[in-house]
Amino acid sequence: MGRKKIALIGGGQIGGILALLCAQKQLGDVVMLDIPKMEGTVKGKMLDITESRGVGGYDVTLEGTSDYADIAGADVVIITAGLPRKPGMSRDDLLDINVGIIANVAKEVRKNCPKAFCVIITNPLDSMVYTFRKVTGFSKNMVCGMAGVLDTSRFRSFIAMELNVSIEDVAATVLGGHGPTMVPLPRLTTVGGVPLMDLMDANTIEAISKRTREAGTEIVKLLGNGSAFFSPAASAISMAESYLKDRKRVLPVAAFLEGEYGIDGYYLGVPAIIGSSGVEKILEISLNDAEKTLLNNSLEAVKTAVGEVDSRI
Ligand code: A3D
Repeated sequence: MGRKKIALIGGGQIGGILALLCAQKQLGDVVMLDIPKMEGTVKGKMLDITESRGVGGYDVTLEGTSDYADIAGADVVIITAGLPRKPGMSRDDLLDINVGIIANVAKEVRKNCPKAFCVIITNPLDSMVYTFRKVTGFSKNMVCGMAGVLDTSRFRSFIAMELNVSIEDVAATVLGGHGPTMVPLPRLTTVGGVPLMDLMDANTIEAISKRTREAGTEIVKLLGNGSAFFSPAASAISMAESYLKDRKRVLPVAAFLEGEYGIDGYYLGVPAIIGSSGVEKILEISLNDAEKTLLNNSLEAVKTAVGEVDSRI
């Protein structure tokens, strides 16, 4: 059996880290695709990582291209094609330009790798993953969006920093759309089995939840040009790895809901099992009334963005 093949559509900031992590974890051979104008850049990035194999010892190949024929038969496709935010922009400000890019990418992926597990990262996330699935017509288990893994990683990181405990022992989840309406769930967060609410006062929890909701914007401001890229790449790789190795990890992902959480026909962040069949199962949490209200607010924001894309694709 040959090695797995991973196609990265978009070879910018996140794409570069995705490629490095694929190589370091030996997930498979990597093909990075970008627009023709960027072909030299992606060829250069892939050659650069290839030349680090002598130090890292990874037995994979890496190739840069602008020709979709080169991604044929990919097992996993991770999509970052599109524009990132600049300071002062919301994720929804990217919708106009990114919807056309994602619709075009979707047509090419449908043609060249119809069996791939597809992870979308491009913002605004929930409406871009919706666009991708609508254009490809792929089954819902093979198309998901990366957002919840990152939002949850941010939430867990802030809790570990505040309590001065190992990140490994903080278990949490963040539901909803990838934007200011996302829903961290402190009630269900535990630290080594101890409820977070027994360890932290309500004001501190609220401050950490707020920082989580605004974490992407905090980074955009600090960077001054572009958005977070290390943590989004690491998050998407955990999803790809769970699929490729059939790990069946429970990860918060943007999954297509058909009745779960009382929601039908939208992508929204929920915990799901990721294994060799893709999004194998969505896990439903019994939410209290306040949490349900927050999730519905988040859905409303996603519906507005999806309404925008539905009229264009
Ligand atoms: P950037 O470094 O600009 O890379 C994007 C790449 O896409 C560039 O190299 C472009 O040339 C390329 N591209 C543009 N159009 C096409 C096309 N039609 N086909 C192929 N490639 C194309 O951005 P980035 O890597 O920092 O971010 C990529 C996307 O991820 C942006 O939309 C961000 O907003 C988004 N993002 C999402 C999260 C989530 O948590 C969901 C986090 C961070 C960034």
